[in-house]
Amino acid sequence: MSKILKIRARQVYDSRGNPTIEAEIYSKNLSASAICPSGASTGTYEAFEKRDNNNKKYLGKSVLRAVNLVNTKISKKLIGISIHDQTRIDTILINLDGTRQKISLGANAILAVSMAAKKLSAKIKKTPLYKTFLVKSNYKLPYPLMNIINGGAHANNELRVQEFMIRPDKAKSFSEAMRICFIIISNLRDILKKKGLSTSVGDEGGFAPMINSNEKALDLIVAAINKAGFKNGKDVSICLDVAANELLKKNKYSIHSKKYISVDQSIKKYEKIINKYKIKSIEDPFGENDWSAWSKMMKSIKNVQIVGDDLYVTNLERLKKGFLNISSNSILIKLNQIGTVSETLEVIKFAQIIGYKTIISHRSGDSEDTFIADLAVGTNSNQIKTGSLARSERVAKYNQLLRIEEELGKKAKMNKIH
Ligand code: 2PG
Ligand code: MG
Repeated sequence: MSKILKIRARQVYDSRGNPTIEAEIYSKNLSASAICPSGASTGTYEAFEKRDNNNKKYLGKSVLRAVNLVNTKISKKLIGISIHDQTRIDTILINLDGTRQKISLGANAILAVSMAAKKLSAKIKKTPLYKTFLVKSNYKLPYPLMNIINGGAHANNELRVQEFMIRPDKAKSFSEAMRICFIIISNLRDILKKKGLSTSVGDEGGFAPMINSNEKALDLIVAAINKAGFKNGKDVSICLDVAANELLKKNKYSIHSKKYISVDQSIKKYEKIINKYKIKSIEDPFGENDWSAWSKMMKSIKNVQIVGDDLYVTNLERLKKGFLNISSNSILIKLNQIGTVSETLEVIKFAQIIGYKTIISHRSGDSEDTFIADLAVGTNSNQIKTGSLARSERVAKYNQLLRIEEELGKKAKMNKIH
C-alpha cells in the first residue's frame, strides 16, 4: 500500500496574477502537485474560495490561511491513508470541512489536495492520468470550444457576451481541430489589424477589441471563418458563453444591448442571432435562479446546445433540479465549483446517464496545471473549454491533449458532438 507521507501547500500565482494555492503530496519517494484555478464570473452556489480578506498586504486576496489549513489540519488527517483511495481521501476532506459549500477549509484548499492525490496515485501506478478516471478503453478526444473574442467580466471592452467561441465540428482528429482554430484565429488577427482594432487579448486569451456590440463581434468571427476558407455552421460552429448572471437586473436582461428587456424578448433576440450566425451552443443564457427562463429557452430553441454553468455549478443537487425542470441539455464541469475530484466525477456520471453533454472547463484565472485535459479524455466528455491559442495557461491544456492524442496513436478518435 502506498500511504500518504507528507502534504505541503504553498501560495503561488494564477494567470491573472492573483494568489492561489498549490498542494504537493508525497508517497514512496514520489510527489505530485496541483494548483487550484479561480473564476471571475462565479455562481452564487459555487463552493467557497477561501481568501484572507483582511490581509491588506495582499489586498485581501492571499490564500495563506488555506495554505496553513492544508499544512496542519488536512495533512494531519490524511497522512497514512492510501494514495490510491481517492473516494476515502475526498470523503475525509468533505467531512473534515463539514459544511455544504466547503466554507471552513475552503474549496481551494480541498481541491488542490484532491487533485494532487489523484495525480500522485497515477504517477505511482505509472499510468497516464487520463486512464485513471471513468473510461477504461476507447478513449475519445474532446472538441475544443475555443474562445476567440473575450467580453463581459473577462475583458475591459463593452461586449455584453463574455465568451465568443468557435468549435471545429468537422475536424476528424484533435490535431486537425487545433489547426482549424489556429488558421481562423490568425485570420481574425489580420482582420482586426486591418480595421485598426486592438489584437491584445483578454483573460482567456481571446482577442478583446474595443467594440460594443455582440453582432459586431459575431460579424468579425464569420469574416475570419470565411477568410480561412471554412463554412460557418458546417465546418465550424460559433458558440457563446453569455454568463447572464452578470447581465440581470430585476428579472430583466441586458444581453443583446445595454437596454434591459424581458426573458421573452431576450429569447426572440437569441433566435435572431442563432439563425443569422448559425450559433450552435449557448452557455448560461439566463441567470442562476431563473429556472423558468431556462425551460422557456429549451422549449423555444431547438438544435442548439444549451449549457448550464453558473446554473449547476457542478453540483449534483442542482443538476437534478435542472433535469426535472428541463433547463438545458449540457453541463459545464469545473472542479473548483464543487471542490473534490470524486464529487466532480459523480456529477459527470449522472449527467451522462441523463443524456447531457459534458464540457470540461478551465477558469478565467488558471495556471500551468493541465489536469482538466486528462479529465476530459478520461470521462469521455464531448468538449473542452480552455481558452484561446494564446497565454500558456490555456495553450498548456491543448498541448496536453495533443500529447494524449499522440500516445493513443491510431486508437485516438474524436468524441461525438451530435
Ligand atoms: C465561465 C468561466 C470560464 P469564470 O464563465 O465559463 O470561462 O469563467 O472562470 O470567470 O467563471
Ligand atoms: Mg460560463
